[in-house]
Amino acid sequence: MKKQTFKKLFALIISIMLILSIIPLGTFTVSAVQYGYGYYSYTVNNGEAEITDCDESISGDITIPSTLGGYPVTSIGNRAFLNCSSLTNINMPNSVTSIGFEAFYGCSSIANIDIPSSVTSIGGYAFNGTAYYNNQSNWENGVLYIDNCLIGAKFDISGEYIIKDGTRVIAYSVFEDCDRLASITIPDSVIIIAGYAFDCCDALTSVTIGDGVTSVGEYAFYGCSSLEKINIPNSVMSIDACAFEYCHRLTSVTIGDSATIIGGYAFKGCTNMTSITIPKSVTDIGEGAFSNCGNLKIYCHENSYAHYYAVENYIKYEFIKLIGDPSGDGVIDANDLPYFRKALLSNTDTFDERLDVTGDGKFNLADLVRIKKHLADNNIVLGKIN
Ligand SMILES: [Ca+2]
Ligand SMILES: [Ca+2]
Repeated sequence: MKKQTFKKLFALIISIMLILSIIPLGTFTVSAVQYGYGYYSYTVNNGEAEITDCDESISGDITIPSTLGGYPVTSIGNRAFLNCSSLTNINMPNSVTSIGFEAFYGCSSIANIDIPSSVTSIGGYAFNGTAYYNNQSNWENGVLYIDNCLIGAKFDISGEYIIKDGTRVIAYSVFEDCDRLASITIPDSVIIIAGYAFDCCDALTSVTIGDGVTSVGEYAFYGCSSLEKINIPNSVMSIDACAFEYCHRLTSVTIGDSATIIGGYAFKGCTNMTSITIPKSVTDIGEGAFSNCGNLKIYCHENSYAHYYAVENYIKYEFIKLIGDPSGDGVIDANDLPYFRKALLSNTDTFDERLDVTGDGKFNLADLVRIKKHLADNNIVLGKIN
């Protein structure tokens, strides 16, 4: 009896100790210190201030301060000005680069908005419920802009839409669930395709990405089930997590030569994708980027990151054959010339298509002359074979 009671007590003490040791880990999460100034609450991170909240009693025309506590205000946080319905006008400083999710949602008295040109990121629904947003005369063909930022689209927008030339920023989730949108053209002026921008656009078959776009955001084209082809231009440096996840009709993708990052699950579940060309510049591919892409073959350069990724993840691969690059390193330079000379001397009958710079199906002196001219002038366009 006594022994059992002691055992029970011991068990109880152990459980209490366990609970005590677990609770602090779970409840005391590290959160940034909140500072206050006037109507504003803000946090400071890496020497930059983010406005996280504003007292809803704020009213009239305001100028948001460009510094708080001596730190530049670079971010208007998620829901920071939510339902500040007595605000009539906001003047944002040029220090702001990011406007958060629902940042000015429900500011129902704001009829005019200026977004400074410093802003590169606008969260979803940032200006919904403002008088500007609610005024139908501000909308053009189902789409709403503020300055050169695209901040809203109607769910029933259909057919082809060409984003206005000069547009710099597309807001998060702006065309999300626009399931009648068939074609979108993103001009060169756009810097970033924001996260969720086109997710679940079921009818989207044609996407043209402009040459100024540097990143394709997370979930940007998630579940675009009609999309068959996409060309990622040379300007794009990162394809973020889940960007093309479940685009199950996607068959072939070419990634331009500046890309360095392909995020996790970026192409997960693209079950019909048979080919993706990944340049040497890519040095990071996230977990599961190509999971459930059963028939995929990665076209890559030998000893590139993509090559090793393919090997490690049991994905089929083939080296990119670049005309003029018989050395196979993905670069056409003087190091390739010995291969041309050797082939001329050796008289072998095995034809290496990478040597046929003139494209006549034969290899001879004319190819050596042409590659030398290419190296001297660098103005002859040489193509890829596969
Ligand atoms: Ca080479
Ligand atoms: Ca030839």
